[in-house]
Amino acid sequence: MAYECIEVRTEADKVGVITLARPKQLNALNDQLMDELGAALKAFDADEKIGCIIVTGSEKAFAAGADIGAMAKYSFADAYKGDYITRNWETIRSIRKPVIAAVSGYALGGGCELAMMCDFIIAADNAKFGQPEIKLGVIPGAGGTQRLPRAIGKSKAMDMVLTARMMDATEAEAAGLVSRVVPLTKLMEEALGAAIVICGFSQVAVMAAKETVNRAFEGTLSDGLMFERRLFHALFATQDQKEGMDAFVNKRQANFTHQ
Ligand code: CO8
Repeated sequence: MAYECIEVRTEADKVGVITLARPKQLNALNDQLMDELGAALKAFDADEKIGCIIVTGSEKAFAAGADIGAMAKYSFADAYKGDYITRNWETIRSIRKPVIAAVSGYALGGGCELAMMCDFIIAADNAKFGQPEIKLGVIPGAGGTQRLPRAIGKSKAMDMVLTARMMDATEAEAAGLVSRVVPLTKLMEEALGAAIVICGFSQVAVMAAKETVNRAFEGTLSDGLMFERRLFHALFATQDQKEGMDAFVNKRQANFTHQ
């Protein structure tokens, strides 16, 4: 598929990199971009060679939100019937391989929500996160009111959603929104390094780990603990468990075959 709003490449034969590419609009997210992002994510997820996916933007903007120009004219009936704006936003949740957001510049509105839909966020030191929808007379519509409080707590989330203030990378790291902050020039190196580490592990265990951590957000503690126990035991049926533990016991490097 030929893409117009994103660029897609593979690094080290095993990491899929998707770059949002509407620079003139600061990567504002329109339906075409989200359709292309969904298609690219699904293609990497289905590709046997790919072990991890990175979603990134430009130096100035990861994404400055949903495309306000496109949204401005919609009526409720347009948006609801055509599923405009919201179409394809949930695709990223169905991706089973790890997805890292490498964020530099603005991650606002839908951009912040998109970053939070990824499994973890590595931020450049110029990153700025915000949910400024209140300034437009609306509220976050792609999970911001739900994922932000889970990530940073109610008080800070309310502050950001109600005042529309931005959070810089240092504050975002301290609050737990991002996992690491690095200088802008090192952002892709850091994200690729993390992705390559992940690709070196058993893909079965990696997918199980992702699925299980996500359970922490979608059920009770006892359900999550039971789910974890079941998958933990199930992994003893894999060749990779035998290989990983044998390698440790015999003081050698593990060679996982993802079986
Ligand atoms: N949509 C469309 N165009 C945009 C957007 C946007 N979100 N953000 C920036 N642009 C455009 C500008 O219009 C401008 O275009 P032009 O050059 O043609 O005038 C260009 O990008 C550059 O922007 P600025 O000149 O404004 O650049 P600055 O450096 O002065 O400012 C800011 C950068 C602070 C990022 C500023 O552009 C801004 O505030 N942008 C809007 C941020 C915002 O409000 N985002 C939230 C949008 S609403 C939303 O995301 C709801 C999500 C719901 C998702 C629902 C799906 C399920």
